[in-house]
Amino acid sequence: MYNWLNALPKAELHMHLEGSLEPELMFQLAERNHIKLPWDSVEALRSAYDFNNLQEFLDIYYQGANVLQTEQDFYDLTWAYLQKCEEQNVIHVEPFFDPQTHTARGVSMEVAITGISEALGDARDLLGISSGLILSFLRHLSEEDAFHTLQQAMPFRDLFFAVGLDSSELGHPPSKFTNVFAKARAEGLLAVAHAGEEGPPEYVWEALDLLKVSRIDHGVRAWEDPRLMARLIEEQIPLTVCPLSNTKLRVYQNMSEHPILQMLEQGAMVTVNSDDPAYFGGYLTENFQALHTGLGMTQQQAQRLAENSLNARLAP
Ligand code: ES4
Ligand code: ZN
Repeated sequence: MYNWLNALPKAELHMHLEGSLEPELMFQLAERNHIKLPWDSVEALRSAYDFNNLQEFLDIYYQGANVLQTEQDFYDLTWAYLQKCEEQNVIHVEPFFDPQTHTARGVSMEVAITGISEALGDARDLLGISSGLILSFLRHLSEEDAFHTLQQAMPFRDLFFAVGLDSSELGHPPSKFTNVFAKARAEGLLAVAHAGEEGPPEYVWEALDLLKVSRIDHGVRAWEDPRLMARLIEEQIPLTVCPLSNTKLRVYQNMSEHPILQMLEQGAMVTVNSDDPAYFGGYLTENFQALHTGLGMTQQQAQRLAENSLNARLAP
């Protein structure tokens, strides 16, 4: 089954480039940049990947991102991910990056966005992988900080096509970012947002009605609200679901509890994605495989999920 899933042509619509930083590359970049990591070895770092919730993961994820300093570092990070995509027949990607994670420690917007974009350009030319980059705001920071970030990114407007919203969800509803999303849309950018990962269905309503998103990242807690599910199905709003992320962060204790296949059978536009593949136990094919092993996903269902991912593309 793994080889069959691997060969399916797929798109990945929900992954954080900083979340594809494998421990080996993290240590390599730490050495290259003379940065001391709080872990002694690759093994010690890997054994810290035992999370009880989103925040426990984010604390480690932001620490790991400190090793990213130069344009070359961002290139190497992105290129390693794109080589994985080639191996797994991922033919289109719409990755996120978190500029505030870098600008807050003195690494410029230009360094991050240029290094990433060079790798995406090479993937198009050398691997035939198409892409569109999404600039994601950190929701635990203020809307003012997001405005400032958008302003810093405008000189590079042609290098990204959408804005997103990620980081700690509970206590930071989409409504906090209504104005900055309106500004981004006025600039011709599309909008997506993480909603309904740990947060309640109300956050998904807000992302749709206030942020006017074209896609919902995660959205699994919409399953608790039949009226919301009816709307998502009626309007065919894509949900970028991340199965291994949800079990690693204990949104579900076991894959057998995951609603993705029930959502699919109801007619929702659900897709499969890896979120933070270096931290959650695998890339795109591993996420499909986990649905087969843990939830009994059939080949026909896998084919529909892969087709959905290609149809839910937003990049021009
Ligand atoms: C994230 Cl899994 C997840 N949720 C919210 N924000 C994130 N940033 C990186 N991974
Ligand atoms: Zn995510």
